[in-house]
Amino acid sequence: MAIERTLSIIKPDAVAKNVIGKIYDRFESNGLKVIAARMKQLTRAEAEGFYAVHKERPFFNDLVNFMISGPVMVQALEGENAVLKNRELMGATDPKKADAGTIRADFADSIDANAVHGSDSLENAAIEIAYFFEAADLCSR
Ligand code: RTP
Ligand code: MG
Repeated sequence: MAIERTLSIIKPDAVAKNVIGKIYDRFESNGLKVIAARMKQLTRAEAEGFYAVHKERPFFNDLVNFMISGPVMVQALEGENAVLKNRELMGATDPKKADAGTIRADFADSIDANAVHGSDSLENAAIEIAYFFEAADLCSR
């Protein structure tokens, strides 16, 4: 399996619940290393740009308003099969449908306030990492 990088965001609901460390433990216990991280209050423009792929969807405004409702924790993760691994650790978008033991099953309240974001492909991971980090920020190890 290839070593990959992916972009993870701990969303405002999980930051407000003070479970950043518990979520980092899921990454670290499953072979994903944090190679860059920053806490950030997204501007509306940043959130709209990040989720631009969804701009025609009916939930776009709610999604953007939620993502700017409080600070987020943004991190680049590195490890074997990191994109799919992170998506497996996150669980389904709707926490009611997420497998037991996943981050969303354990920490998310609803499909809107669903605790985490993770890149959905290797191609998008590169785009999303570059959205938040300079190449020099990525401390591969
Ligand atoms: P994310 O991008 O945040 O990692 O989530 P995802 O891939 O699991 O889901 P995606 O389809 O990319 O949707 C992005 C976010 O929009 C909200 N959403 N709401 N009401 C709805 O039907 C609906 N569908 C999606 C979710 O908060 C989702 O995380
Ligand atoms: Mg997505």
